[in-house]
Amino acid sequence: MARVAPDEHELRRVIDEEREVEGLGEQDLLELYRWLVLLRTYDERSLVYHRQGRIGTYAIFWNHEAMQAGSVYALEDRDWIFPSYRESAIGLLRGMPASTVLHWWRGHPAGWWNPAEYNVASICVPIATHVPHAAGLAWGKKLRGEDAVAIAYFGDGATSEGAFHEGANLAAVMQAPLVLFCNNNQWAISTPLSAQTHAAALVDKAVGYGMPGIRVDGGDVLAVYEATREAVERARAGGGPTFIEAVTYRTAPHATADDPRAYIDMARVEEEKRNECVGRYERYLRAHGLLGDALEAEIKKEALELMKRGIAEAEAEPEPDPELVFDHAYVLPPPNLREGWRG
Ligand SMILES: Cc1ncc(C[n+]2csc(CCOP(=O)(O)OP(=O)(O)O)c2C)c(N)n1
Ligand SMILES: [Mg+2]
Repeated sequence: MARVAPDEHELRRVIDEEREVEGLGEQDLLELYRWLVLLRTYDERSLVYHRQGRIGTYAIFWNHEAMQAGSVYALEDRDWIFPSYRESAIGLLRGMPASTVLHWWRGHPAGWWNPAEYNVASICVPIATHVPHAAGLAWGKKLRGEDAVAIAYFGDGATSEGAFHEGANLAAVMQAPLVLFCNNNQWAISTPLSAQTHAAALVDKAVGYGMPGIRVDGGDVLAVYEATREAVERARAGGGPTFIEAVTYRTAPHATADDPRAYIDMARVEEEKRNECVGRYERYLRAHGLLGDALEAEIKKEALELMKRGIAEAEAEPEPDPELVFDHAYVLPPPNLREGWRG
């Protein structure tokens, strides 16, 4: 049953405990690093592209990369990913072109991919509405006798939504092969965790649904991998859903339209930045003799090139027809649209 951890010291950790994760070889450790760098580069470049007016409002995921890379690494390609806006670029880890995700942030229809092509559902902006979708897909896989698992990503704020409750409860009752992955970055825009829940820890919610819960250090890519692998193995073996609470701290604004200086504790932000997840893993790899300057530079260059190609491809795409917005909205357009909405 749920592992209830009253404070951060009881988070599952690997890097700080200087443990090794069974089953991860040197190639895996470096591949995980490539994934972290790819996500970090995507995120940092996106912020620049936003400031240059090349993409629209953007939900920054700086220091969330370990949660995304570590958990996806525990999946098989046949497993389904249900991202929120915070995991917008998670498809890159499944071979999706960077231009596709950049199209999405440019509001271009080419940013909506066929989910079955990557087993990655569309990016979900309404909070928690994808949790029941993921539960339904996972249950469907079980009914069909397929051994695929689904993972749904959502934030601390999402745990206050009805859709989260409905999805989690259904998944538990049906013993659907689902991983409920909560990125607890302790903020829902300007609402702190303390105003979100009276529970001592979000992982406590697992008990109420009758499912196991794991609380993990969200900045530790290896601990996230280990925790998710456990959940995925249980789900695949018929053991039903698991709730994972990955604890981190949002060091960036909620999105490019937000100025957190009005509400956040900047001293805490600075402290968290010093232990951000990519640097922490770099130090681990260096200490184990797996990463040196040349390899680090090569991996970072590769990711940067990918982003440069991605934005060039996105900008080369012809503008969509604005009328597309209305194509699937009305059977009979109202008179003002019929007469030409452009005025
Ligand atoms: C149903 C719904 N209500 C409100 C919003 C506005 N909104 C966008 S992001 C957000 C905060 C969500 O916080 P959390 O679930 O912790 O995720 P995080 O952004 O921290 O990753 C809110 C309330 C929304 N997108 N959908
Ligand atoms: Mg949050």
